Amino acid sequence: MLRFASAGESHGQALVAWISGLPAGLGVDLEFLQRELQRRQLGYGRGGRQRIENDRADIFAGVRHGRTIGAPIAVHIENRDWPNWEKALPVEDSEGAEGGQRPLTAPRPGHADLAGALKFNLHDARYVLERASARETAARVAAGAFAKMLLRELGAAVLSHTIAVGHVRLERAASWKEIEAICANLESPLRCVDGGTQSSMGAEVDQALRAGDSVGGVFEVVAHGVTPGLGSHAQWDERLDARLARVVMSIQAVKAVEIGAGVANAAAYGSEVQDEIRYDAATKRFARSSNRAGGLEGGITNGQDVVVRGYLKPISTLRRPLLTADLKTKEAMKAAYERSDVCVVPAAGVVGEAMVALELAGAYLEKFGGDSLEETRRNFDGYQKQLDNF
Ligand code: EPS
Repeated sequence: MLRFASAGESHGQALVAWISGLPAGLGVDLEFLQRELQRRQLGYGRGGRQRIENDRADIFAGVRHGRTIGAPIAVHIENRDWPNWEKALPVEDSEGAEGGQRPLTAPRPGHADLAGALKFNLHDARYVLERASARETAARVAAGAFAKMLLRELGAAVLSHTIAVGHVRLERAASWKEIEAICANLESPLRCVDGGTQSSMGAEVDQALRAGDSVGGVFEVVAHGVTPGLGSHAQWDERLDARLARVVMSIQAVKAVEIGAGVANAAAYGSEVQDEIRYDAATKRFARSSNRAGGLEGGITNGQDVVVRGYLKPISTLRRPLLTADLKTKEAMKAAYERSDVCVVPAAGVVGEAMVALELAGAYLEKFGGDSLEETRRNFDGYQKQLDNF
C-alpha cells in the first residue's frame, strides 16, 4: 500500500515528507524532484515569503545509489525563514524569555484559526495557522514527485494548468501538448495555455492586490497515458473518482472538486454528455472523440485522460481585513493580517498534480502489486497484453 504523510510548521525548522510502499529499484531523478519543488514556488501573485525560500529536498532514507530500496523514504525540506522565527517558536520551554510569541488572537474568517483554536483549546491561533498553512504543500510535492517517477515507468504523466483566476476563465479546451509546454515554461506567470486569457488573469490579480484583497480560481490536473481498469465500481470506497476528489479537496483553500466536465454536465442532456465509443484497430484500444467523463466511468479509469479540477476560494488573509471577534477579549475587531499571497492558483495546480499522482500511483500498485519494479512491470505488461487481445 502506498502511503505518505508530512510534518512541519510554516515557520518551524523544516518540513518532512514520508512515503512508504514504493517498489524497490525505482530510479530516483533528483533533478526532477528539485524542479517540482521549484515549480510549486512560482506564479504571479505570491507574497514575499517565496523570495526567502528556495526549496530543496534532502533525501535521508529509503534511497541508495539512486534507486529506491523498498524502505520508507524520508525527505527533509529546510524552511529558510526559520531564523526569523526561532525566538518566537522555540522547541524548548522559553516562558519569560525575550523574543515574543507572536500570538494571533484575531482569527481570520475562512482560515483554520477559529475552528482550530476551539478544537485545541488555544486562545492564540499561532500553532493552528502554523500547521494549517499551505507551506506544508512543499512536502506533498516532494512525495508526489516519487509517485510521478513510478507513473513515468508505467507510461503515465500528470500535469496541470490554470483554467480560471477570479472572473477570468479559459473558454476553450487545452491539448496535452499545450499543457506540457506551459508546464515546461517556468517563466509563465499563471500557467494558462492561452496568452490573451493569461494577461486578463494577471489583471485580475493586480486588481485584487490594489484593493488589499485576494483572488481564487480553478486549476485542472490532467493525467495522460493512464491504463484503463484502475479503481473499481464494486465498492463505494474503491471508486477512483471519489478517491481523487478526496485528495484534491484536501489541498488548502480548495472548496470544490470536479471530474471532467462534471459541473456543466449537470445542466446538459444525456445525449450531449456521454462520450461515444469506437474501436481503434491501430492501437488495439477503444477510443472516444470527447472526454466529458474525465477519464472515469463507474469509478474506473477508461483509458482516456483523467481530468480533475480543483476550485480554490480566495486566500483568507486579507490586507484589508474583515471583521472578527478576539479569542481572548471577545471584542469585535479587524482580523489579523500576516504577510500572505494574493493568488496561488498555479502553485495549487502543482500540488494538485502531486495529490493526483500519489492516488494514481497507489491505484496502480493495488492492481499490479510488486515489491520490485521488475515485478510491477511484469504484471503491468501482462495486463497490457490482455488488453491487446481483448
Ligand atoms: C501561507 C502564508 C504565507 C505563504 C505560505 C502559506 O507564508 P508567510 O506567512 O510565511 O508569508 O507564503 O506559503 C508558503 C510559505 C509556501 O511555501 O507555499 C498560509 O498562511 O497558508
